[in-house]
Amino acid sequence: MKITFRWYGRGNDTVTLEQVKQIPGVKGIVWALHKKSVGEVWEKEEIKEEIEYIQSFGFHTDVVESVNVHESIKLGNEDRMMYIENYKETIRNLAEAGVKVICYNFMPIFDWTRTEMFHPLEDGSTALFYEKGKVDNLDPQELINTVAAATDLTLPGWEPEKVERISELFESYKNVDEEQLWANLEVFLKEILPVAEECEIKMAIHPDDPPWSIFGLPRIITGESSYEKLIAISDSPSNAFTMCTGSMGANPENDMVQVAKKYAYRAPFSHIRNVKIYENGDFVETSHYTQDGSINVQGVVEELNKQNYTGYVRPDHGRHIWGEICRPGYGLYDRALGIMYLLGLWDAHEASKAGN
Ligand code: DNO
Ligand code: MN
Repeated sequence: MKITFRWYGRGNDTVTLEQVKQIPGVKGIVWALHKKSVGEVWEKEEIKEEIEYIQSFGFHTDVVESVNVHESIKLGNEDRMMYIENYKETIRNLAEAGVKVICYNFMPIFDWTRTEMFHPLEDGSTALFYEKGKVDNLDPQELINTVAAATDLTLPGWEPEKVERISELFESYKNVDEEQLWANLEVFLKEILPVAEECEIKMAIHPDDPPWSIFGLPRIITGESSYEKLIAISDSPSNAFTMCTGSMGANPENDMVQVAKKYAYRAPFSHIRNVKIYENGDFVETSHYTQDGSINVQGVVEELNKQNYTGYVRPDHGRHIWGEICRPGYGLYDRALGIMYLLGLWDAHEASKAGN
C-alpha cells in the first residue's frame, strides 16, 4: 500500500505541500492540471512544470486524478474522435513524464453529487451529505446553485463551461440509456487502451458517485457486475479500476470487503473513506474510522494486506474539522487522521502476519 494525498495545485487548494509533507507516510501527490478545460490536450511543458514543483517536495507524481472525459465521448457524438485523439495524446504526454496511473470516470454530466457540502454533524464538524428524497425531487439547476453557493473554488466535474450548458446536455442525454452509455464507453476503451498499454499506463475508472441513476441520467459503474462487464470489454492490463469504498459502498448491497477480495488485483489505485448510510437511502461522509460509518474500512485494509497490495491508496473525502476552511471534503486535518488510521491498521496486520 503506497499512501498518497490528493492536491489541487498552487493557488487552487487551501492545503499546501509544506503541510502535506508533515503527514506521516505520504509518498506521492495525486494531481491534475485543474486549469485545463475538459477535452484539451495536456501539453508536455505544463505537465513538466507541475510535476517539478510537486517533486521538489520529495513526492512522486505517479498518479493523476482525473483526466476528465469530454461529454461528446460519453454521448457518442460525431466529434468524439477528435476528443479521443486528444485523450490519447494526453496519455502519451503523461507517460513520458513518468505517470503510471490515470484515474477517470464515465459519469454523465455530474461527477460526485451531494445535496449539502457542509452538513453539521453531532461532533460539531461538517461533512458532505446526500439526501436521497431531495435529489429524487430536485431540479438539477437547484443542485448546481447549492454547489456554487458552497465555495468560490471551481470543483472538478462542476466547471462553469459545463454548468452553462446544462439544459442542452440534459436534452442530449435523452437518447442515451445505460446500454448506449456502455457502448460509448466501449468505443472509448477500445481506442485508448492500446495506447495506454503501449505506454504502460493503467487507466483506472472511478465508480459512479452515488452508484445509482440520478435525474434520470444513466449510471453504469455501480457494483461488481459493472466490473465484470468492464473486464469482458477488454482484459488488457491497462483496463483497471479505482476502488473507491465510499462511492461504491454508498449502496449497502455492495460489500466492499468482497469487492476488495475479488477486484483489488485490478485496482492500482484505491480511495478509502467511510460513509454512514441511513435506512431512507441518505448518507453522510464520516471520519475514516470503521465504527463511525457503514463501511468496513478495517476489513478492506485487512483484505488489501492479505493480498500484499502494492497499489496507491489515498484517503478520500474527510469531514471539515477544527474550524478548517477548505474545499468540500478535501481539508488537511481529517484526511491526515484518515491516513494515520489506514497506516495503523496496515501495520497491525503486518505485525500479526509476522507473528508478533
Ligand atoms: C469521490 C471522488 C471523485 C473522484 C472522481 C474521479 O469519491 O473520489 O470525485 O475524484 O470521480 O474521476
Ligand atoms: Mn473516490
